[in-house]
Amino acid sequence: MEGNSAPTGAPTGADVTAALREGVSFYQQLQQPDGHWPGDYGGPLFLMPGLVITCYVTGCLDEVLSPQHQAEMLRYLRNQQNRDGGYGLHIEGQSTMFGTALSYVTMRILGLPAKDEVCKDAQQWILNHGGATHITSWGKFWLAVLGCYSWDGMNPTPPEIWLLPYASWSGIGLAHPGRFWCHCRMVYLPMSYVYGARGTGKLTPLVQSLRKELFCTSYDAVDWNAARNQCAPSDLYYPHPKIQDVLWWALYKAEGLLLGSGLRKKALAEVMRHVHYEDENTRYVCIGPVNKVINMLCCWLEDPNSEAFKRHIPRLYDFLWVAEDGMKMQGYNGSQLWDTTFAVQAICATGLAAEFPDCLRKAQHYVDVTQVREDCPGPLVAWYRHISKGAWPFSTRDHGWPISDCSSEGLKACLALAEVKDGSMGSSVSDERLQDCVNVILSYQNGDGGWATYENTRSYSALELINPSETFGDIVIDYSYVECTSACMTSLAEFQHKYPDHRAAEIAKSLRRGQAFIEKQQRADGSWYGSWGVCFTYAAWFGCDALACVGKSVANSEAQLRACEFLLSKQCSDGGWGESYLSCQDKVYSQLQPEQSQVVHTAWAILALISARYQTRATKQMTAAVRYLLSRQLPSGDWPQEHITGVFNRNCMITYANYRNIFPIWALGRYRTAVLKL
Ligand code: LAN
Repeated sequence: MEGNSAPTGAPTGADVTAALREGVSFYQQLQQPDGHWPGDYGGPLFLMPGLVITCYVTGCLDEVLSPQHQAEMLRYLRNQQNRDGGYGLHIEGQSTMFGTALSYVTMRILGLPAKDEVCKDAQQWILNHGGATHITSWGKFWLAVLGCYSWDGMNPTPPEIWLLPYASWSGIGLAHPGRFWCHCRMVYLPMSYVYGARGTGKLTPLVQSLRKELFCTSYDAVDWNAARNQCAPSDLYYPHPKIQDVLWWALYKAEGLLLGSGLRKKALAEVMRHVHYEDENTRYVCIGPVNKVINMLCCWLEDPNSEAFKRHIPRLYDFLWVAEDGMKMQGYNGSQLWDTTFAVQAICATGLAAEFPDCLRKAQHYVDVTQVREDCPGPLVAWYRHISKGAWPFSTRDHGWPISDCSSEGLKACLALAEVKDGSMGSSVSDERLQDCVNVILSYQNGDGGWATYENTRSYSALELINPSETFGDIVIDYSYVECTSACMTSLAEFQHKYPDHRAAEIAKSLRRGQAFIEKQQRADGSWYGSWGVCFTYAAWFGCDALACVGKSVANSEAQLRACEFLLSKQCSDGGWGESYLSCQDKVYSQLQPEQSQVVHTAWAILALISARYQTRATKQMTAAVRYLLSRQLPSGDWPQEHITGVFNRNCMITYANYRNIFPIWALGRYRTAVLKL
């Protein structure tokens, strides 16, 4: 660390304790009566267009979105426009064709005239960058649904792939969509239905007008075959490998035979079975914001008067969020369970838990009622589903998809709550239910010793060669991740500590394999790449925690030492850490420019250093970091919302609004109990 702008002298125990009391007192006011903490989970800009286009095409726009909803959505789009007139993939990103063309049509559908300044600037951006044929594949899909892009301009997503054999010995089975990462699978599933059935809305005057507004040539003159592979450089994160050109060309030719055939009919019926299964088992919430609206569109295409279509409507609101910047569609139906388990662990880490019994009792209730108590209807293999009984989801019980690290954080929250000595705490989750969770966690471990997100890794990374999205990286299969692995390891270790006799040998073995995975993932410079938060700082916390839970500290582990030295080499002169989201896409540490520390990054770094027990070797740096967090606390007890901290698929950022409260509390809390020993 250089410079001396940070005030010197160690913060006293009284300072830290007072900051924590204020921090938790403020934060508990944001808690809902059911115990969860709501928060903005926006960020991506390609989601709301899917909702608005679906509502428009199915004719329910004004029924679903009140004038107030629509006005707030327009306000959001006005606020999120970049200076150059375009829209990014997410709120902090450079303009892309994907973001801009989809936001443009959304504003037009919501009633803005083409001559409105916002529209004019966006349209100019589109035309200056080659016109809407240069939009990414998912954008092509939405424009085709709306009717202002030809299906011939899209690389095929034939539903027939669902009829391929699944078994791996058949070779081709390794490429069966049932082996894809569930998010990729659940998006391409309904997409293949809409593509296979050529589901397009009515050619309204607005759509006719859009056909004139979006392209550099007249609509009739567009070379659709060439358009299939056009993609604006601003959007291209994962360029097509050559093999895709060959594959899509062959399928493009085959489409002439498949369209309208008996085989197509059979494939569409098979796809719809899976769409309904997903809808019913998520109570029409669906796994994510993309398949939510495409599934809804499928149900409408199948039968506009169907019960299924009607049931989708009330669950659209689960994805909407209104904030100071307007109304947005969130990246999920929220991050309720995830934030609640972190908040619990943070508050418990302060050593002041007994002062907040109501808050923790409510949080316990939320964790309790959100655990998934049964598997989805079987046979699970036929639906490509993993077990769920005992797992925790990311958001709500209704959503219900089990996730490895959410289960682990749920388990850790239960274990932490059980330690809170307060007579007023309600009954906690039973031992049997904790054991169910352990069962899920153990079942999730992959052959490489790591843990993936929702399922086991089911195929080879070579499948990534057929990732057609252009904008997203590493979406085709579910990979092992440092974060998921760490969460699973720490939860198993904590569970074992409290229940030493339950599946002891299996847990011990699992921890050894997990440790090997974590060590293997560490880079030569001591860092780990983070896939779900920004980025190396986020992963440092998980990496150090994982090693700590198997007894490793800087005193006995080279890996811990290197991790801490990496972190210290990134500390800013103000005592904090500030990493840019560019780290995620570039996979190289990127400092925010100008150097600007962030409370969340600073908190992650402190947590990592304390986990590795580095504090006594870096007292000065640790003190400066703690001072920084204290200095950033607002008079209300809140901390400021700074840059976006979440990410998915390397390239798209997502907001975790609760992190600005949770992590400073957690880091100061651990500092208070583990360093100041209060
Ligand atoms: C999430 C949200 C939670 C997140 C964590 C639990 C934090 C992580 O540790 C594991 C991965 C997971 C479950 C995750 C994966 C990707 C998601 C589902 C998201 C970031 C929320 C939105 C994103 C989803 C893919 C967005 C829709 C876009 C597509 C490309 C389909």
